[in-house]
Order: sequence, then structure tokens, then C-alpha cells
Amino acid sequence: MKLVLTNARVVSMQAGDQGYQPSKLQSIVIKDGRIESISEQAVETGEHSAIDCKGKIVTPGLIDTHTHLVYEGNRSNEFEMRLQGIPYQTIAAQGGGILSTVTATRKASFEQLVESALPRLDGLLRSGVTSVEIKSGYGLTLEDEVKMLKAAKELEQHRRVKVTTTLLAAHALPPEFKGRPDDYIDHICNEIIPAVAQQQLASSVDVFCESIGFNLEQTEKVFSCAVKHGLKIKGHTEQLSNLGGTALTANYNGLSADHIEYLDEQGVKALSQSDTVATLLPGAFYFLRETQKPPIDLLRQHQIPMALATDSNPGTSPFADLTLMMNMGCTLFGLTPEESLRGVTFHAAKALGYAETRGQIAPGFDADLAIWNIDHPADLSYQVGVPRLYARIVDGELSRE
Ligand code: DI6
Ligand code: FE
Repeated sequence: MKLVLTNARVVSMQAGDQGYQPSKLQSIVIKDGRIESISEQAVETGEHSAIDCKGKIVTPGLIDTHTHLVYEGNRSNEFEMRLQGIPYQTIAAQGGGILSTVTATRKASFEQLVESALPRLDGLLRSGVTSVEIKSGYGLTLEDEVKMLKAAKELEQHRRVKVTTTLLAAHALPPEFKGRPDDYIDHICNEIIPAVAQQQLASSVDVFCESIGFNLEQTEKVFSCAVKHGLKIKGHTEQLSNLGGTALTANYNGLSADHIEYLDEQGVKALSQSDTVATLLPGAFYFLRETQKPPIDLLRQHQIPMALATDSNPGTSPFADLTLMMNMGCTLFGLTPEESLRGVTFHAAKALGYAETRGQIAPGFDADLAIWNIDHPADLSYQVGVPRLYARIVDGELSRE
């Protein structure tokens, strides 16, 4: 059984200038969850199901390549504290911040975690998302990290979406290891990573490499352990200060180095010698009222692929709309709408580890598509809050939100 989209104005996001230009009216033929062909010829829809797009714009389904969507609790109290001038780092040092979410997440059952993540996931889906990366990192024990990763994967049973999971046990130092960060790193390497790898609960490992997280040496220990267990690397790097985590991530040929507000030229050069994607998270920049911007011009000069993601989390980016991030990418970081769209399709696929099968409309790629009630792809970066999504297609299956 095939699915045929007719009269689609395709924004393929394939490499090159053409990828962003809406095509003339085309037909997309989908078979077994993959794109079989794209053509201007009329396709005999006959026995197949067909959707007449009536000239609507069709883009690859959007990919949110960095989220902390699964957690319990609420941190609006900390938002109020920060508005009174108390810095994020101070709140964290006093046991708030990430650790307050850890307390709530540890108490929550698997079912509660699934339940509380669904409305946030629905926000992302309404913004055209078909693939989402979800990190652990609010459990910080083997049992609670496993519970989070399983809850993340479980979301696929409730909504039409593809979930990729990342182990972020090195997100914060849990209270039981207070004053003993190296012991916690050993625990991650000796117990948590092997178990998660063995049960195939995550495809990559991430570390919060930061003064309030883990230092470079500790980060490297986790990375080298992850590689030994066949897992890919991601980094929360250069968000609040410059520790050199991005260069380390690049040296390990990580999938992506994320945040990178404090990245310098040396770090950008390290990225240029790797396949690592630079992932920009303007939601966290905005919500923390950060003023240091990521070095966009340097990244452009060195032709580093830039992805754009929500970082959806309760502390620094309580947002669940990927097109809002496209808008912020343009207004706060000076991206073009084209760069923004590439950042949530083509480059996001690379940051997720699926460059060969997602993020473009091309024969052989997964049939993950978003059909939009818009005239031009720039509208995705331009408007906020206006419902524009007509439908999503995930592995060839239609969803109307
Ligand atoms: N950087 C962030 O922005 C999030 N995690 C991280 O390493 C914040 C997570 C939180 O505050 O709950
Ligand atoms: Fe994050």
C-alpha cells in the first residue's frame, strides 16, 4: 500500500540553494514508510491512499535534537527568584535548580513521568516535530535514569513520533555523592553506562561540562567510557563559561556540541575538524536573559552545520514549540529563516545521528513530513502562536493534530 501526496509545494531541504525554494506542484510517493519518488508528473493514485495538498508547503518533519522533556515538578518559583536578580548558578548551588527537579522526578512513577511529558510533547508535535531527542538526567541513580529513559521511549506508544534517547547521568552531582564528584563519575562509568548500553536504552551519552556541572577531565572519562560501550557522544558545552568542552566533544567526533554561547575561535576550529554539529538553544539563552551570544559568524565562516533545538526543560527553557526556537534563532542570534529551517531539519538530522535517513525530502529517506498552511518557508520563523500545521506524516502514517 502506498500513500501519495499530490499538489505539494515541496521544500526538500536537500543541500544547496534549491533545497529551500518551494517547488512547483509535485507528487510525493511513499511506500513502506519511505519516500519512493518525487515528481512533477501526475501520479496515478488508483488503489493508493492520496492526500491532495492543494498547493500547501511540505517540509521534512521537524527534528528537535535536544530536549529534557521527561521530568516531574515545576520551577516557576525559581523563575520568580531569578527575576528578583538571583542568578541561576546561585539557585543551583543552594540545592535548587536541577536538583529540585531530581527530587520530584525520583518520587514520580514511570506512569506519572509519561503522563506529565505528554502535554509538552503535544506542544512540540503541533509545531511540526516528527523526531525528538529526550535526555535523562533528573534521576541520577541507575534505577531513576532507567525509569526516565523508558518513559521517554514509551511516548512512542502514545503519539505518532520517533524518540531518540540520550543518557545524561552526568547532569548534576546527586546529593548522595556530595563532595565526591569523581566517585559519581566512576559510578556512571562502572554501573550506569554499562547497564544502559546493555539494555539498549539510549543511543548516546551527554555530559553537562560546566563549572556547576562536571569538569573537562570528568567529562572525558564519561565520553571515553561511552565510546567503549558503543554509544555516541553529545555535550552540553560552553553554556555559562568556557571550559573547552566543545573541542573535547569534537575530538571524540561527537554528534553535537550544544549551547556554545561562550565558544571561542579555537573551539570553532576544533569543530571544523570533526563531524560534530553546533546545536544552538536560543530558548535557554532567552530565558536566562544571557547576553553572550554564540559565535554565529565564526561558525558560518568555518562552515559548521548549525542545528536549532528547544532544550525543553523546567529550569532554563520551559518551552515546547520548535518554531518558536526558529523565531528566536533569527531574532536573538541573527540566523536567516533558511538557516533556522536547516537547523531543525537537515542539520538536526545530523545532530541526531540520522543524516542519511531524516531531515530531507528525497528518495530513500524516511517519510517524515510536515504539511503547512503557509505561503513561504520563512513563515515558520516569522509567526509565533498562529496554528499553521495542517498535518504530520511519520514513517508514512498520517497524523492530524
Ligand atoms: N543546561 C541547561 O540549560 C539545562 N541542563 C543543562 O545542562 C538546564 C536544566 C535545568 O535547569 O533543569
Ligand atoms: Fe539541555
